[in-house]
Amino acid sequence: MVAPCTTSMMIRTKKTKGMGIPTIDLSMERSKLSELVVKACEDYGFFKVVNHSVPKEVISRLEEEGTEFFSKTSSEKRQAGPANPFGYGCKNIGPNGDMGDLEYLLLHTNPLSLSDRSKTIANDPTKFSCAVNDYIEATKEVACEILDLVAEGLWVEDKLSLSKLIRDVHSDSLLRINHYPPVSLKGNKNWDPSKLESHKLHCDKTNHNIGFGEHSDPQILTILRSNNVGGLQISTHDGLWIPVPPDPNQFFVMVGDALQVLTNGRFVSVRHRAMTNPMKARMSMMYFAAPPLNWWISPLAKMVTPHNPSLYKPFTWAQYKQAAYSLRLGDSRLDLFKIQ
Ligand code: GA4
Repeated sequence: MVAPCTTSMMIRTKKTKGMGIPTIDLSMERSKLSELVVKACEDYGFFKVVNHSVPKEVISRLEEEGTEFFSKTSSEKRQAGPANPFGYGCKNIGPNGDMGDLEYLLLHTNPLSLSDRSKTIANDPTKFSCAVNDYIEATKEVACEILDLVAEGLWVEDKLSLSKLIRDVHSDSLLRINHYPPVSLKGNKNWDPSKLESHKLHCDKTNHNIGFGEHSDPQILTILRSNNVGGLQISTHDGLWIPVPPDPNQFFVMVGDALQVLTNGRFVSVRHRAMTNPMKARMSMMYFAAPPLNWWISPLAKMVTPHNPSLYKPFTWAQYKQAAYSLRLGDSRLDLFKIQ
């Protein structure tokens, strides 16, 4: 559900002063790095990564493809849809998702499915799928590096046990490009004053529309990058919304529900939402790192002790996805798998 504009959910700038979003410099010494990654995952389930290995050109090529696609006419774009779940989607986030002011491309990272899909998306499908594949490969490496650091920081014996979940050829990882056209209340010619109450449910106190309602990502980890337009907000563990200043050359990492389960609740998946900008279009790209559909997810042995018993029943990734799609966007789907 979209968060209503209650005072408790509003961004309280004074209180958030000094609550800097953690920044992880990947060029740092490894033992210190793994400690910092674990701390950021525990404190926020969210952090920024600098000094990563992804070439600028890999990022800009995908950005260009995204810009080219979203500047097509609606009927051209619709040829790449509807997104059920893959392809071009407009406004409707998912079968049970909130309405949002956004359009998007949701793609499976499997190269075969991608090359097929590219034909309906781009005038030059080969160029498009190359840009997408290169971006996926590069962000997958970032995700694997973070997961290896998490495993090290948690003193898990097999340091590759987390990254191998997403390195598998059958991994169900996804790539999503979101485009939030500028939306302003006053300038919106379709604005209907009788819809004020409903509008309030879709805005924050600055009257920015919600482009993508509050939710956590179901996967293990999300690697997000956006253009230079702000809009992303994350919720702290005590329910305070913090705006994330954009940084087009860097990545933001989000803990997803599956990593919450793998760490037996030591990390909590970050709730986040995206606001639209009244003047500028925002474009974000997310790599969602997921295991193969038939893989079982349960807390890592290291995270379960007699004092800290398992909080979750084992489930397959396919079962979890099904639960996510049958609930509404903001619902707490992990509750379904909790051991009472
Ligand atoms: C949120 C994270 C990813 O964008 C996504 C989304 C998916 C979709 O848009 O199809 C979901 C949403 C996301 C969570 C709940 C379900 C599924 C829409 C929705 C209502 C691609 C994903 O994996 O889960």
